[in-house]
Amino acid sequence: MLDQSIQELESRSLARIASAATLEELEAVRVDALGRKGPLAQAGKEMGKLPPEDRARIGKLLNSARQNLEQALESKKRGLDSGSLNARLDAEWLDVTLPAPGPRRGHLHPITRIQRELEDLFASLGFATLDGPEVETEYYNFDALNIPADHPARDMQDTFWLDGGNLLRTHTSPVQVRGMERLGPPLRMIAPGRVFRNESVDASHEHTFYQLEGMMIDRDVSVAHLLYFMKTLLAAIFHREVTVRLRPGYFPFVEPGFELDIQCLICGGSGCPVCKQSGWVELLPCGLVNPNVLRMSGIDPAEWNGFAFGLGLTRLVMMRYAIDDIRHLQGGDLRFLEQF
Ligand code: FA5
Repeated sequence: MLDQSIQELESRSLARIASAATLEELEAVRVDALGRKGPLAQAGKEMGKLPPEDRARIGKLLNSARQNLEQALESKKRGLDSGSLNARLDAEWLDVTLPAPGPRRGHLHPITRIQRELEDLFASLGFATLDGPEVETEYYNFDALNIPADHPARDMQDTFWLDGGNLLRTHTSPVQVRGMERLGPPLRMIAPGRVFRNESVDASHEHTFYQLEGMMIDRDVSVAHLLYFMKTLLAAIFHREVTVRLRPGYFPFVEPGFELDIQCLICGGSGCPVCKQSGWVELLPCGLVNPNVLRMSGIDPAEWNGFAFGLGLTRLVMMRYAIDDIRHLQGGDLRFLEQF
C-alpha cells in the first residue's frame, strides 16, 4: 500500500516538474513533494512503525523517489534559468553596429543671430567690428563723451558703480572713443555689446541688454549719410517697409542729435505694454559727432566730422520677432528659445 502511494507521488511530481513553466511553479512542486511537511518526509518519520521486514524496502523506495525528484528539479531549473536568460537577451538585444544618434545640437540665440547679420551688413559697407570692456572707467563712459561730472545727462543712465570708481558700461558709446583713439580718422566702425543700467525692469526695459554702436568719421559727412545708413540697416533687418519717425534728441556727444523711433510691430501702432501705449518704440538714437568729442580723442574737427548711432539691439530683436516682453530673451526658458 505504502509502496504504491510513494510511486504515485513520485510520478505525479515528475509530471508537474516537467510541465512547470516558471521557477516559481517549480519551487511550489519542490515544497509540496520534498518539503519538511511533505508526504515523503512524513513517510520517513513513520518508518519506525513499520514491521521490520518492510523497513529496508520502503527506505530504499523513499530514497530513490527523493533522488529522482531532486535530479528532475535540478535539470528543469537549469532549463528554466537559461530560458529566462534567452528571453532577456531577446528583449535587450541591441545592434552595436548601428550609428549613434549623436548629441542634440543647440542654435544661436536670436540676439546673437541678429548681431551677426548686422556685423556682416556693416562689414560689406566697409565698417570694422570693434570690442570694448564691459567694466569701464568713468572717463570713457562719460567724460570723453562730453558728459562732465555735474552734467544732467549722467542721471539719464542710472549706473552700476563698482569699487575704485569704475562702472559697468551704461552704453556702447565708450567704444567710439576707444576706436577714435586707436584707429584715428577716417573711421568706419561698429561695436555690438552688452550694457547695464540700474533701472526697474518691465516689458521693454532690462537691467542688462544689448546695443550696437556705429560711427563714421570722414570729410564732409552729413545728416544725409546718417539717414542712408539707418535706412539700409532697417531694410536689411526687416526685409520690408517699416514706419519710422525722426525727432530731435539730446545726447551731449552729438550735435544735432536725433531719436529714430519705429512704429511698434507688436501692436501695429495701436498701443501695448512694449510701446507704453504710444505706438512707437525708441530704437536708434543718433546724430553728428560733437566737435568736443572729436577734439578729446585727438581728431581735428576743422578737418573731420562724422555721425554716430546707438542701436537698441535687444529692442530691435523684439520688433523683428514680435516678442512682447523683453524678459523672455534672457530668462533662459528653453520653450521660448527653441522657437527660433
Ligand atoms: C544711448 O545709450 C546712447 N549712447 C545712444 C547714442 C549713441 C546716441 C551714439 C547718439 C549717438 P539711450 O539711452 O537712448 O542712448 O539708449 C539707446 C537705445 O537702447 C534705446 O533707444 C533703446 O532702444 C535701448 N535701451 C535703452 N534702455 C534700455 C533698457 N533698459 N532695456 C532695453 N533697451 C534699452
